[in-house]
Amino acid sequence: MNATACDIKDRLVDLAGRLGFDSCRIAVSSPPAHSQEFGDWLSEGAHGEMQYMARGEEKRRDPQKILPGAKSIIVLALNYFTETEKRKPEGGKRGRIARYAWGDDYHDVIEMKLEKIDNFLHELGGEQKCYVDTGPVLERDYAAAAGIGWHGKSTMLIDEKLGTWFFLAEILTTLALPADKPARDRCGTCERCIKACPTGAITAPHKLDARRCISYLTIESKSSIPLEFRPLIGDRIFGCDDCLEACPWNRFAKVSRETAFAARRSTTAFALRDYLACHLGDRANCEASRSRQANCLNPMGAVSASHCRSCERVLLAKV
Ligand code: B12
Ligand code: SF4
Ligand code: SF4
Repeated sequence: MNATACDIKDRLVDLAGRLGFDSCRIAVSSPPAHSQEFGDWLSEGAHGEMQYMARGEEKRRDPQKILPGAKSIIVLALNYFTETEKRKPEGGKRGRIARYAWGDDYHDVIEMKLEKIDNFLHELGGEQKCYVDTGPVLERDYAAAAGIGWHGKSTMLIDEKLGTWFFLAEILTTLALPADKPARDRCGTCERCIKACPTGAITAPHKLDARRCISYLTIESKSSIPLEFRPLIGDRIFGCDDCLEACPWNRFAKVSRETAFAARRSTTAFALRDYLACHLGDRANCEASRSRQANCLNPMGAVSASHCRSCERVLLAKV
């Protein structure tokens, strides 16, 4: 590897740190290590109604199909851990929302940072494609290859300092940058996440059946929630953190430096009644709606008809 590539990498890591990322490492742009397992997951139908996972199969199996000539994949991690809100909502039952959705939408927060890195690499002659969550990239495979962390049995990617509470993002680039080494698997004999899952969605180590996962049932699925899962879902109305909270590596987690992820009052202190008000047409009295400028339970604040139907479905399953 020539000095220039090393120099670019040093400047890149420095820029990522200044933008607030907790980790920035490099993987080679080659097919992902668990391409076969991904194919099996789709064949078993474990993706349920998430048709976008099947549509993007070819690209997810080969980064050259996304960016021809891509040499490296820059993987970034951003901590979103925030303290638990102790306050209880006034006058009514509360619905639990997964921690990753307590603050501002992470897609927006991270995309702005990726754009700055893209500009920096562009000036050095690189062509890039930037992704956070929604792109056709098996993010955890590249994060593991780059040594951001290891594949936990819960399928979460784990960093020994951040635990499980971090987002991933990738930049595919035509620049050849020195690759980092993978991290050691530190799950050992632990199986706490598998035991903690209320619905048995982690069917074996590293295998998750999305159709059983509360995160999928309360966010992704647009169908009526099967009766068998309703009592197990309990008070969760958006996502689930049980397999994350069970993980012993989270004992080292520290509060994120990213203030955009600080919990909004509406996500921690609103009663179910406030959200339900939207769907009963009582928008004028819906505190959730007023505060978020959105007539939607979706804590990310997206206003769309499909999300409204999805909220209604989750709320009705609780009544
Ligand atoms: C679809 C999806 C979901 C689905 C399916 C989840 C799943 N496990 O597949 C649902 C809706 C259930 C979901 C839930 C959640 N998600 Co999600 N999701 C995704 C998405 C878009 C694709 C995941 C995917 O490719 N699944 C296909 C399967 C085959 O892959 P996988 O489960 O990730 O498995 C990998 C490893 O297990 C490994 N593997 C497979 N077999 C084997 C065998 C061995 C021996 C080993 C070592 C490894 C291994 O290879 C696979 C590919 O890398 C990614 C973003 C992205 N573009 O990658 C975010 C992503 C994975 N989600 C994320 C988050 C935060 C969540 C939730 C915590 C949200 C919540 N609180 O409700 C939960 C966590 C549930 C869980 N235990 O995974 C983060 C995870 C960050 C991290 N630190 O790992 C991601 C990366 C988004 C992001 N950009 O930050 N998610
Ligand atoms: S997010 Fe919840 S339901 Fe999904 S695998 Fe983890 S513990 Fe199970
Ligand atoms: S709970 Fe245990 S087995 Fe599960 S991911 Fe964490 S360390 Fe690994």
